[in-house]
Amino acid sequence: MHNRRLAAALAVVASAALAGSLALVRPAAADTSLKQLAEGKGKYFGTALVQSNLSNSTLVGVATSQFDMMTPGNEMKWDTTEPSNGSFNFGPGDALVAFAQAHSMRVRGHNLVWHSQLPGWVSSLPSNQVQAAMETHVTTEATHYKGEVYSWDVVNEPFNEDGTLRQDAFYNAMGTGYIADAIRTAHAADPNAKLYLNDYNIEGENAKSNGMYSLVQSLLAQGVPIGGVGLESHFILGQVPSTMLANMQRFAALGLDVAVTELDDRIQLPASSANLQQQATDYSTVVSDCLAVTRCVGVSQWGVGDADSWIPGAFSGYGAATMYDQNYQPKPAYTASVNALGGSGGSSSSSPSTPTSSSSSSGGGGGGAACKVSDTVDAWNTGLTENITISDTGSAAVNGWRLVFTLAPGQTITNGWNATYSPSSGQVTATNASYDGAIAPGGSVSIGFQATHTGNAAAPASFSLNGQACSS
Ligand code: 9MR
Repeated sequence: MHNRRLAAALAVVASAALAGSLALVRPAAADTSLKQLAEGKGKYFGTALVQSNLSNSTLVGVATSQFDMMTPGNEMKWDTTEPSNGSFNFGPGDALVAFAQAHSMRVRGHNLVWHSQLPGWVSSLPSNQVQAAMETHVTTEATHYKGEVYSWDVVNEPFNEDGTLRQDAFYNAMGTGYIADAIRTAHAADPNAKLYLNDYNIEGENAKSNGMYSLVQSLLAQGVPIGGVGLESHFILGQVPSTMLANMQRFAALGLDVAVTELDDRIQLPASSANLQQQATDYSTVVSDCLAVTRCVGVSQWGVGDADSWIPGAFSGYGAATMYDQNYQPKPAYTASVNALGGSGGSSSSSPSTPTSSSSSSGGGGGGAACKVSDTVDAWNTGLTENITISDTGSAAVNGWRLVFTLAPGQTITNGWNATYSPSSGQVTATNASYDGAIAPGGSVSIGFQATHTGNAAAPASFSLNGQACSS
């Protein structure tokens, strides 16, 4: 504890010194940043940091001006925190927590139980000793960070691609029940932390996310205090699943938080400007999806910029996966994220220069859009037909859109045209069909649906297109 306070004090001094030197070379923060815009929507925008990042003043300038949530990239993992049985090391994690606190960033604890970055002594234990070792590890670490982390990834990446549980040291020793045990143990140590299961390739609806969904249902039925599901979101360019929004909604409908925890979008190098525009579209889609789900608490990118990304080391020939280039200049994905959050796509406060692509603010190919929606409802005693016209009133083309609106209570969509509608009642997202995703400036598309109602045939009060409110 004393060490942690000391580390905290040192980190505050160090970061104050960095901030001081930054002020000499950089303009004051603009009034638009990812974090300010996200906070305006009740969400956070985060990044992962590793301890060595704290000595890079350019990186720190971007991190502290743009992000209000921090996930330690490696420093809270088992191989760092308990490298040998019963011997704990929280120094690196404490330094990151102190940095986050000094800059008003929340912290996602990452992670307590994971098959990877697991010291050899755990996998070598006789199976009848694994449970005690896991519980001791979880209790000690979650107690150490009690009150300092907003959430924990209690179990990280427990699934195989087919939706079955990975047969790691924990599963082999304890069976499926290790997950409930780890969550209960973490809850006993830090009752206020939101406790997550976190995994990759569960962003869309597929076998793996179905496995997660079934597990979470069963945990809830057993009264296990799970609070959220983390969708890592390590995407390949152009492959954000079209079912991501519906997938987040189904987890949220169970009463859980969802979060985009490790966003990046890898490009086969060299990245062309068309690739960067597609990446902008991908980021915009992810941010818009999170905004469309009340229980989506925030989006975090894995690393600040391309220079910090794990991608080139893990996927040969790929890179350029983040919103900032090798020199921490914002890329079109940054501008598209700002636009999706309702901002105006200016340059980053951490960067005096304009974005790397002059066309990056042009809606980012599907970014937040200036729009007008008109709708008409023709109702009869138990049903209605609604026709909606979406107009692009901005100067940039819309390239891929999602229209979000809330149906009056009792209304249920039975069939629709020129878009897909999900879910069929409550807050609905209409996603463009393959043939009407592009709306030119001044152009419009018409969509519509039929619904049943129970007496209230009112039209939705408002519409938003790609996260941006439309005029009527
Ligand atoms: O960013 C982390 C990298 O430095 C490590 O080498 C790697 C080892 O697996 O883990 C990275 O972070 C991972 C995260 O903890 C869990 N999801 C996947 C991330 C990328 O591998």
